[in-house]
Amino acid sequence: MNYGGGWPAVAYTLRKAVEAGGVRKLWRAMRSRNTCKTCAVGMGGQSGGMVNEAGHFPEVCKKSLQAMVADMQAAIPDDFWKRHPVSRLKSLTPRELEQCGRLVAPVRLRKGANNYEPVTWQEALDSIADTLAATPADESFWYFSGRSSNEAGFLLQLFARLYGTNNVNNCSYYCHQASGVGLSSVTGSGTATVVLDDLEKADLVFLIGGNPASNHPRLMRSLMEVRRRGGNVIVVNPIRETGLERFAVPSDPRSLFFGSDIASLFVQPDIGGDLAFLYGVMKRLVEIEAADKAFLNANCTGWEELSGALASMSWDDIIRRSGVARQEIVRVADLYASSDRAIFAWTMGITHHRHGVENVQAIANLALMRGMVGAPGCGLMPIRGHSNVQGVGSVGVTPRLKGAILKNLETQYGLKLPETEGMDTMACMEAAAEGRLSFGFCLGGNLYGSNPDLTFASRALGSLGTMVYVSTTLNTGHAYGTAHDTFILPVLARDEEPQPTTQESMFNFVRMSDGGAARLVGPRSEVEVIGEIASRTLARLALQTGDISWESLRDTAGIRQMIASIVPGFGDMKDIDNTRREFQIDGRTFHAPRFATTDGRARLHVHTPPLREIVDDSLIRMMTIRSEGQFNTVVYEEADAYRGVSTRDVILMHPLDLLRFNLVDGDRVTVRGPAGVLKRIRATAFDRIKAGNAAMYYPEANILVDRTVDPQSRTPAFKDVVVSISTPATASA
Ligand SMILES: Nc1nc2c(c(=O)[nH]1)N[C@H]1C(S)=C(S)[C@@H](COP(=O)(O)OP(=O)(O)OC[C@H]3O[C@@H](n4cnc5c(=O)[nH]c(N)nc54)[C@H](O)[C@@H]3O)O[C@H]1N2
Ligand SMILES: Nc1nc2c(c(=O)[nH]1)N[C@H]1C(S)=C(S)[C@@H](COP(=O)(O)OP(=O)(O)OC[C@H]3O[C@@H](n4cnc5c(=O)[nH]c(N)nc54)[C@H](O)[C@@H]3O)O[C@H]1N2
Ligand SMILES: [Mo]
Repeated sequence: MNYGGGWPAVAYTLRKAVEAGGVRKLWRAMRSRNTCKTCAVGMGGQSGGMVNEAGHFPEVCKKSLQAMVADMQAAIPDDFWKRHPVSRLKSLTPRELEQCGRLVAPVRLRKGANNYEPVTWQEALDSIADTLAATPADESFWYFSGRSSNEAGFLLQLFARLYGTNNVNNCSYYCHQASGVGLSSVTGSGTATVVLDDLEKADLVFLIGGNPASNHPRLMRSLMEVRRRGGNVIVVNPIRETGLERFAVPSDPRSLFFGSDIASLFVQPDIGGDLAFLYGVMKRLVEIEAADKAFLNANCTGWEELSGALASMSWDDIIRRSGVARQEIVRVADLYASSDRAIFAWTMGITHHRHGVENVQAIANLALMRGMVGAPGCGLMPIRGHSNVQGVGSVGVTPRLKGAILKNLETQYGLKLPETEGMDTMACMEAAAEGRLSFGFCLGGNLYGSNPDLTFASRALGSLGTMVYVSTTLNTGHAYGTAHDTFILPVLARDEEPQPTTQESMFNFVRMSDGGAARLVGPRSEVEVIGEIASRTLARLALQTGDISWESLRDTAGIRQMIASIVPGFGDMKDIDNTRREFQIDGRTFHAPRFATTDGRARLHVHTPPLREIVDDSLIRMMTIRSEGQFNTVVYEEADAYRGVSTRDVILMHPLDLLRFNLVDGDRVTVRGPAGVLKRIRATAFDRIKAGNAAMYYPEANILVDRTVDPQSRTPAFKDVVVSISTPATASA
């Protein structure tokens, strides 16, 4: 069977169960009432594990099993640290690091030492508080990954502000920030305009720049159902991803045995050619008089400018800049013109570009042109990454606090909080490299490994006086992202927390996790660790904390009360501890064309699609992508079964490009990017990619990627890296 999902996924589940100590044990863990740990499609919570927002069960995916099994590992023994100097940790692969086991003791890498050494919680917490008390607040930064709870996220950002800095940011700045900025500039709200139920009603789904077959497998059921209802799925991607053509949904018997069609139409633009392609579809809609002028005039601003721009754009230019033929654009426009309810979904292929925000705005233009935002069954749907990345953003993990949250905090609690802009993630890394920061704190994630320009990232973090990592397992950041003094504090995973926590899905649905028994002795809850550091530091500095009862925030229920009264749309959180009722956040999904902008109208935007040609023949445009067998910087499997590739040290190229570079499949080449070089990379024939484009795996390829960011969202252009390819022969010639 050469399509995605299916029996291989089922077999994998059983193999993982054995690793976890038995099918029953893994099943119980997967069914506990906790939100799924991996992506933000959102599962579990109070309905029990593997149940989605529409009540479908069982919704399993490979990476959620991987994550669970990783958390079910044994502890890293104390003598591990003696046997593993940092130089040895550096030689381990991301998977080997993850498989060292669970972190259970706080460890410290002192200035000049070669090894981390276990320290007591008391020593770790006191030293961190001492350092903070001696550091000017704006010399610190606070990075959050998206796996932590709303409660931990809220508490830590609140502490950072009380401490005195707005250098607060989350992994979204390397992920979906362009979606947030783009959507806010259109509808006044930075998240999806739809709920899962809308997806179940749509008759057309655009899937642009994403590979949910491997990264959001649970969405595949919804896409399969669109097709079963007679609807269409249009995929826009430079790679014809196997699982997006046909997929076997493991929880659906018919699909499991026979497979299901996913894409009705597969459009292959050049990398970054989406903007021109979208303008092509818009132009064609005008030509066939399919634009809904009544909707545009009644509910949008900017139609005159946009229609003017469309009229003056030439087809030649659109075709050249997109890499898509005119007939194909016509077919897409025809399908769209005949749809009654279309949903536009996108992922990193859209946001990881220097014109990421423009991409998102153009998708919104296309949707608005047919009145497909602000009615049931249609709308805009960024497919989020981490399971609670949207939640931590909602509860205040942003550089400058959103106006309403800041005002509520100040008026309800008598606080005076910093009003500086605060720095985004890349700005913090650059400030660290320039010696302008001295203290870093990472609540989860792998800030080093997720960065572009790894050489720079290591140098930046290495310039800090102190770095504190709050983590569950080891990753490359603990080896390469060390400062003069480095701490790793071990924490409990979501399903081991002593108290309930909450998470928010990409559909703006807030779930509650019950937590559960700790699997190991040693790790503490994130909220406890943050609370301890905060109370010690605030006491040392004798800082005023207004009317906040720091005591009540030891309890996640107390934090929820505060979130309920501070964060717009979270009012229903007030009763959640009594009712256990999970809820939809108010004011974000639009089922009528009245938007959250000041005048209630949606805004259209006009852009100039970028040129894609590369003049120099020795260069090719390369995107960095994931395989199914990894979760971000943690690589579980070498092979990429979906793409039929057995190792990760490859550059995937179309056979025509291999010819152009005078290569044969499997040749070892040197790949030079703007930030670094990788040697002995296998040039690999891959006819599913559009000729003229190449792909390599993240995070290994991050050594090549430079720090170019989208000026509007500050998201790195991870998908648009121009590289040169040479062989020893060409290099010496
Ligand atoms: N198994 C697994 N699941 C995951 C993750 C994981 O690492 N592993 N990570 C999670 C996270 S944090 C995130 S953000 C999501 C990421 O999910 P995705 O965005 O789906 O992942 P990527 O592999 O980064 O990129 C996806 C696709 O973008 C396409 N692409 C690249 N450049 C372009 C372009 O210019 N235009 C278009 N149209 N397409 C392009 C690539 O061909 C690829 O198919 O997945 C989440 N889920
Ligand atoms: N070249 C390139 N670079 C990219 C991307 C790309 O497509 N190409 N994608 C970008 C994207 S979309 C993202 S989101 C970032 C990823 O950025 P991050 O979120 O920073 O990185 P992860 O690899 O997801 O972090 C994994 C680590 O989180 C820790 N962890 C796991 N669970 C928990 C928990 O419950 N609590 C705590 N405290 N820690 C936990 C573990 O120690 C694990 O090693 O990378 C970005 N970088
Ligand atoms: Mo992400």
